[in-house]
Amino acid sequence: MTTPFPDTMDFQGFNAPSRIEADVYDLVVLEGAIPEEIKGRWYRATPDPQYPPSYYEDTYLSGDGMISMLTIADGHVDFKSRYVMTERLKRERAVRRSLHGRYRNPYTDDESVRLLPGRSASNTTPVFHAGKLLATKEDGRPNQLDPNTLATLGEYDFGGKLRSETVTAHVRIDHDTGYMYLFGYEAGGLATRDFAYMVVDPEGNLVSEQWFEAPYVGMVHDFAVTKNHVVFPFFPVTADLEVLKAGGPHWRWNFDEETVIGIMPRDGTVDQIRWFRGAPAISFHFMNAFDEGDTVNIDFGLSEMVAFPFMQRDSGLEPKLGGNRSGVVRWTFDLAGQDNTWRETQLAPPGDFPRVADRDHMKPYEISYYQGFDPANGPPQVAGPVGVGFNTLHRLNTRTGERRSYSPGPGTTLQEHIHIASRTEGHEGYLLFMVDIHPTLSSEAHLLDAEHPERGPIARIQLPFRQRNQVHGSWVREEDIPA
Ligand code: V55
Ligand code: FE
Repeated sequence: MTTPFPDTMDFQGFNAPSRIEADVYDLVVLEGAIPEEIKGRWYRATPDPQYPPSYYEDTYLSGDGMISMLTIADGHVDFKSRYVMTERLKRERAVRRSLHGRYRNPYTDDESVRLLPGRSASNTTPVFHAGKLLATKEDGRPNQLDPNTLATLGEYDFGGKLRSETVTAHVRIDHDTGYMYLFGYEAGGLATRDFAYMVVDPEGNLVSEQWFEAPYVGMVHDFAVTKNHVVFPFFPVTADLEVLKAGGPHWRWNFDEETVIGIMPRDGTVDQIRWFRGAPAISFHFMNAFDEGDTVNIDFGLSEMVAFPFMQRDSGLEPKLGGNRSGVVRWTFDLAGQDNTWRETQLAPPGDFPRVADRDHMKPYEISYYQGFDPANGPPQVAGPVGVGFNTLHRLNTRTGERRSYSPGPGTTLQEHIHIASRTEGHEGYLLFMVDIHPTLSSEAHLLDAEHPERGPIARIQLPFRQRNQVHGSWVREEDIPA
């Protein structure tokens, strides 16, 4: 027997745990048709707690990793979902209750498991590189999955080469060269300033791992890479070991710190990092980054305050459902100049889940896709870890500022979209995402022509049960998957 989940935003309504491992052959296509050229797998990572948390105020972000896979071929879609069988989940299933306490604080765990390795829920991004599928979360090492069966193969350390105890959920892959760039923060242990920067070659070999000391123990959720540089962003949400030992939160907004950005040549050494400083702010995801002459440019959704209500509460602030959003901006760093700060340009209204086509990554580009909340498209609805979900998807031309937008209408929210490249020259590809239908607590996937989201779905796919909000997803072409 297990007990009910907490009566909080993170565990009720659209956010109620699902815990369903399923195989569904041939989903119903409600409307339209899926183009024949789309052949591949849409992997999605969703936190989905197996047991009610021992800490009642726990966050959505702590949930056990559930990976789903939608296989698309010949106009058909098959569905599979499986838990990532982490050490954490195996330990809890063995005693049939939650053993792990507060978000990223092992000192709050049951004594039987306190400070054991394998605490990560591997619930954030399915990363596919060099034929391997990894379930990642920034607080630990990835778990490797079979890309066909989704069976968990165990923790992945690049054949014993990895030293960092953590690996980001936001790796960056150079799609022209096949190299993967990644990092780990708190690399030497809980609340340490050890920061690791790693490079993996196209065959999947870890070819470089360099450590440096971070300016402070900040939450580095994502980073940015250009053809020539790597950008490490530190935003003032910080951790403190003494607070953790006393059972406190991992993250609190730190009113004494500012934003610190480190930039180094991507094939260089960490002693070449140049540091830039500016006003406190935060971002979770970078849209794209590129070099132009002696400048490095990073585009992203900037906020003046962390969006997660639980982190606001832990920081002594009044939680705001839906976060605090300021705008999509470009920061330009002049590497030829002497200034230790950046120039900010406004690009578009606020939002998150920024994405560009793989072919545009790390280079000067025009087209991006991101999401925002537009009250004209319906009242706020709670879905996902931030509270109020997004209801509008934008195709943004970053050069002209033109936006083409799609909303499924009142009573719905959108989950993160993926971009699927077309196999036809000159075709902009497709956008695919789950739509949360609040009145019926059900789900559909909508497929759009990326060039014209405003025209609405070219196909609507019915999911046979509610799909909890994906944190991140990825698209893998069928020919890249090992048999
Ligand atoms: C995020 C998600 C996480 C996490 C930290 O989307 C940040 C941001 C699903 O877990 O642990
Ligand atoms: Fe993320």
